Amino acid sequence: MVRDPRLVLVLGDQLSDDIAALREADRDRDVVVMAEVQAETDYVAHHPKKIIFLFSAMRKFAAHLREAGWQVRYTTLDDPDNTQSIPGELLRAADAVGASEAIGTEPGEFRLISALEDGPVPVHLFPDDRFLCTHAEFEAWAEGRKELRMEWFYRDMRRRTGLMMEGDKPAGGKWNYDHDNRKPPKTGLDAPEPLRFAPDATVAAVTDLVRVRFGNRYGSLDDFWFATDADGARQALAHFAERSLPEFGTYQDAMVTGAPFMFHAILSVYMNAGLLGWREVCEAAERAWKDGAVPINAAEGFIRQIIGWREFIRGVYFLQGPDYTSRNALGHTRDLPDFYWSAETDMACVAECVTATMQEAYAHHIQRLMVTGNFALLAGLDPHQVHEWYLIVYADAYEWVESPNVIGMSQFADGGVVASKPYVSGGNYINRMSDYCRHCSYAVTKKSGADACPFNLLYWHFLDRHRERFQSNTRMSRMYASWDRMDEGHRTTVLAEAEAVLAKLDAGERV
Ligand code: FAD
Ligand code: DLZ
Ligand code: SF4
Repeated sequence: MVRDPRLVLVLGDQLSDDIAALREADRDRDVVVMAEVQAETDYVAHHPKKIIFLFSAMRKFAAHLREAGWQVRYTTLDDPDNTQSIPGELLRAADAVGASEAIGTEPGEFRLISALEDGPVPVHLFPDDRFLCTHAEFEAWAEGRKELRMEWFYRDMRRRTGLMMEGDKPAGGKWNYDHDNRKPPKTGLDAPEPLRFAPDATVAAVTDLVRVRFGNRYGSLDDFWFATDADGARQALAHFAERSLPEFGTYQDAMVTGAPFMFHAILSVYMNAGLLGWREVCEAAERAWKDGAVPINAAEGFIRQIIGWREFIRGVYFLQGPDYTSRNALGHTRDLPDFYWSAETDMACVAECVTATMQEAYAHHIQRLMVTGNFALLAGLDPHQVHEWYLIVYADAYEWVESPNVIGMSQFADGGVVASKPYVSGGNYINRMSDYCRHCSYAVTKKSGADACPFNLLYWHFLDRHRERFQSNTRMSRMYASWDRMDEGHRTTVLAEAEAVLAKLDAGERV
């Protein structure tokens, strides 16, 4: 008996040939549905470059599927009949092709999972098996543990994948080579540029659309250079493995003015949209190490980010559930200052990271964690506003990966699920790992006074206001001991000056 066609939903971040829904579908009968819709472009005001990337990659993936023999119904954003939501487009497609059901792959966000479950067309969602660890496996791993620590999880993933393993032992005898990593940048350090792709006709057409519809949003549309298909993403991976990977570990935390990419991969944007898989990325790094082209600390450190951090973070998102993004364990309520959008601040480190983010829709991990994230935590910004900012501004941001990094790792708003202690530091850390302080109107060496670095003042304010929660944390007690040893007059001055900085933030004055 010939059955009705089914719809096969492919979302903008599911652009992989081996995505579960396509594997389950019948190429001769089923109809792939892809749609550019306002519900997705507007649930937060995504950076225009993220939309250019995603729409271009979606259009090319649709063309690629057609070439491979699939029937594809693709709705562009400016189609007058577009209902502007994914469930709406499924319904329109169901009416048009005579389908009564759809299949799809689990979205990376609870919001969209609910929208599909409650939508007018019944959708059967298959697990997204582009990841190494299933939800059930992560739950089983987490079950009964007092603390979830990435390092233990990572070792299991190394054993499971066999990546950089010699039998059941880690290559070189150690699981983790971070001891050799994270050096400060030396003067004149020259990092390679990422592989850039000139816009083709598809990118140009999407850029025109995005300019008209989203041109007035935060973020620059100019000089778009991301790859927008799997071939380009693979070239970017090869370029990274050859040029940047050798120094990746050594300078993983280094920050240099005017050099936003350093030795980082710039691959999350491709991996998260489905253009690259974890295995091919990790195998490229492992191969480079086996060939003697990169040192063990670089290859291990890089592979750990992917089969360790990336998988762990995703596990946490699905384990913690839909209320995760509204957690606020530290009770922080301050509004996000305007300089997160304008870069108009005298703090050179923040200005540099926000400016690069506006231009590139990218900042590397330490810029996200120890500059913009650190400031937000020290200043007591509302974690939900901080979460939305990160979801908007980065081209690689989807809730499954962004929120545990922000709510958990960066803002400690989950009360310690992701991080065992808050990632806070004064200006010293930023000064050690960057050249930012040399260009700053604040003095990083000053602990108090008119031009004292705001990170220095707010650091002690943070510790003081959260003493009850953190004093007994063994990894923080040394800091409390230092604070308590300081002269009382100095402590009073620091707290009063920190309050003055916070009052300026509240009044919208320049900091
Ligand atoms: P590299 O530094 O070269 O690392 C290689 C790869 O490792 C990345 O491509 C990525 O796939 C993976 N990786 C490394 N660290 C993490 C991590 N903590 N979580 C998940 N994957 C990781 N990553 C996102 O993909 N999307 C986000 O929205 C996002 N938001 C973040 C917000 C904050 C506050 C912080 C501290 C980190 C965030 N990260 C996010 C993690 C990390 O910063 C980015 O994955 C990384 O900067 C991407 O750039 P890259 O490809 O050059 O990575
Ligand atoms: C991020 C995004 C944007 C901006 N636009 C679309 C879109 O128009 N159509 C689509 O299918 N997907 C889009 N996406 C990706 C989804 O928001 C993403 O699938 C969910 O956030 C789950 O990760
Ligand atoms: Fe940032 Fe302080 Fe250094 Fe200025 S002095 S760049 S505010 S850490």
